[in-house]
Amino acid sequence: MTSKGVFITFEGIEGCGKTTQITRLRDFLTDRGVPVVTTQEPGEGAVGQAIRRQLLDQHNAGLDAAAEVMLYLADRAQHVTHFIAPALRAGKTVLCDRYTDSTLAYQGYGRDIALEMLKELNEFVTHGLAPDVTFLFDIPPEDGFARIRDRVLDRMESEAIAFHRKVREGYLCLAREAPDRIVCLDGRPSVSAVFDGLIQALARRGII
Ligand code: Z5A
Repeated sequence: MTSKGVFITFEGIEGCGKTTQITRLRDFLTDRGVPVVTTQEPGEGAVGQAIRRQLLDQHNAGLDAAAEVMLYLADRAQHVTHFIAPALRAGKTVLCDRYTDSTLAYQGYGRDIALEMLKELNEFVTHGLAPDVTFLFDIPPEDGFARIRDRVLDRMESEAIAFHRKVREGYLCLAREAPDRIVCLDGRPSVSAVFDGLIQALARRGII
C-alpha cells in the first residue's frame, strides 16, 4: 500500500495520556502548516461507531474473546480502507489513537490469544500498512485509573487490575521487539514534559 503522508500511532493503557498528547501534537503541526487528521480505534465512521458500542458496552460482559478480537479487527479493516489510507494518500499526517499494537497488547498479552496469529490478522486487515512511528506512554495501571476515576468505566476498563498489568507488560515487550518504530516514553511526568519528549523523538527521526 503506497502512502505519502506520515502515519503516527499512540498506545498505552487507560489514562496514559494519548488523547492529551494527540491534541497537543495536532495543534503543534497545524500551527506549522502541516495537514493533519486525528482518529481513533475503535470507532471511526458509522460501522466503527456501531462496533465500538458493542465492544465497550457493560451489558456485553460475556463477550467471547474470539468475538472480541474479530470486532476490533473488523473496525480496523474499515478504518484503514475508508479513512487512514485515503488520508495518507492525500499527503496528510495521520495521528491515530490505538492501532495494531493495541490488539497485540490487549487480546494477545491480556487475553492470551496467540500473538503470531494476531500479527497475521493485523497484516490481513491493514494490507500491511504499518505506522512510521508509534508512541507508547508507559504508566502503572494504578496511576492511569487514578486519572480517570471520575468516569463511568466501560467493559474493557472494568477488567481486573491484573489484566491491565499484563497489557502494560505486553506493551513493554512490543517496544523491546520494535525499538526502531516504537518510542516508549514515561507517561508519568507533566503533560508538557511528555510532549517535549515526543517532539524530540519526532525531530530525531526527521519527521518535524
Ligand atoms: N482495545 C483493545 O482491547 N484492542 C484493540 O485492538 C483496540 C482497543 C484498538 C478503547 O478505549 C478500549 O479498547 C481500550 C483498549 C481496547 N480499553 N481499555 N481498557 P477508549 O478508546 O474508550 O479509551 P482509551 O484509548 O483507553 O483512552 P483513555 O482512557 O481516554 O486514555 P488516554 O486517551 O490515554 O488519556 P487522556 O484522555 O489523554 O488522559 C486521561 C486523563 O489524564 C485526563 O484527565 C488528562 O487530563 C489526564 N492526563 C493526561 N496526561 C497527563 C499527565 N502527563 N499528567 C497528569 N494527568 C494527565
